[in-house]
Amino acid sequence: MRLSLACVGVLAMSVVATPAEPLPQLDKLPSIAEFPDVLTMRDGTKITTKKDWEEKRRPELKALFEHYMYGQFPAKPEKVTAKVLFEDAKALDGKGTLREVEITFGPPEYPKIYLLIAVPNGKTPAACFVGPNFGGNHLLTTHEKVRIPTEWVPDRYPGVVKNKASAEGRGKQADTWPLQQIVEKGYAVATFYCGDIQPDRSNVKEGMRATMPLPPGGLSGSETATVMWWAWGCHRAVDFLVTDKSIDANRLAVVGHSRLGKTALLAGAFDDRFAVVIPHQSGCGGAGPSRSKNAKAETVKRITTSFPHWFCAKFTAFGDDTTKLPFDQHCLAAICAPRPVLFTNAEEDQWANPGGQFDMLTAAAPAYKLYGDEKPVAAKAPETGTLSDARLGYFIRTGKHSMTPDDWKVYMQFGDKWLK
Ligand code: GTR
Repeated sequence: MRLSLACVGVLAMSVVATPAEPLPQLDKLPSIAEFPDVLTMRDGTKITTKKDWEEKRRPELKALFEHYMYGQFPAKPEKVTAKVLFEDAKALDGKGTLREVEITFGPPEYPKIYLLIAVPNGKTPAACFVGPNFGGNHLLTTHEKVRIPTEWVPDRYPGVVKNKASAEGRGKQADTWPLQQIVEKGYAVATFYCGDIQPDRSNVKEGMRATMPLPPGGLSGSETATVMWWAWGCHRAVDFLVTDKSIDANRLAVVGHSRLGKTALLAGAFDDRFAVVIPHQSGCGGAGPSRSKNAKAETVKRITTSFPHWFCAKFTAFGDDTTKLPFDQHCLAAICAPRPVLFTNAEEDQWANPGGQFDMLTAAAPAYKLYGDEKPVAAKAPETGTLSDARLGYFIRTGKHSMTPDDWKVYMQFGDKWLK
């Protein structure tokens, strides 16, 4: 076992986009029945150039998403350090090297991220899929050195008793992040337990949320919410990965399923170190429209009632009138332009609104066209089981809400086009 302590970077504080004028309260926002035009500024100015997109509209959209939906994009920590906890060069049937790295940032009481990394032997530096997982790294492999989370874990995951993970869970969800299948295809993969950064419950002062001082003027309603913290955690994983010689820093894809798919899309939109963005079955609050026309899909009202902590407090009020939103989720995809984005879905998972997600890609396309891609999205959603690998890619399979080895084949097929 090799133990090393490396400083992976001293980072400047990020500049948080502050709009020139305070953004209006919901009742002062105009009602917009259809998806707001991605290239029209709030003041009505039409964007026609890449320069104006990057300097005006994209920052405006980011500020709007922070203010009304996900909460403030937190500053980068000044310093991020990493310690290799174990390394096994003969893991995954000898096909890969498996490591776990403890990533530390901020004062000692801050949470840490435990990043599990699998790299294909003899094929480095490799492109890498990066993202959070639901219940702990130990669920993804039987390897005995992999750490068991000590944070709160939902009881529904294997081996969890009274919200404590245990060795009983080892390898029980290996299909969701199939490490060996991924390294055999020549890709690396890096994942961490989302609860390392922010446990998925609302009422306890813990995780990164507990580190935030109460603002002097009281709560604004735009405090950093859980999905934003998870996305921020993905960025901290990248802080380390870009220093790792076995990973190609220019070929990182962010991936996540469901609530963590919402996270993947947000993480990709707010950090262009991700070359490719893959939110899987992310639905409402992710790749699915808030102005949904699918009666079977989750609504803003429903999601903000069931999971208020995923979003900032201001978002809840839009549940009663989504036409007041100054954006829809196509704008989040558009922020990623010109980087490839893939929305993946399942037919029986109407809750995640597969059809609405394709509409979001179509509505995001004008931003991609500014970069010279004349056909960034397919004219219509592809047949079930067929990948559309356009820059705004789309895939739908048969079956249910889940993340499976077959889904990973599709992510890698998309990667073969855009990460080579
Ligand atoms: C559901 C929620 C969805 C989705 C899903 C998940 O209960 O309504 O938005 O995020 O959970 O994360 O599995």
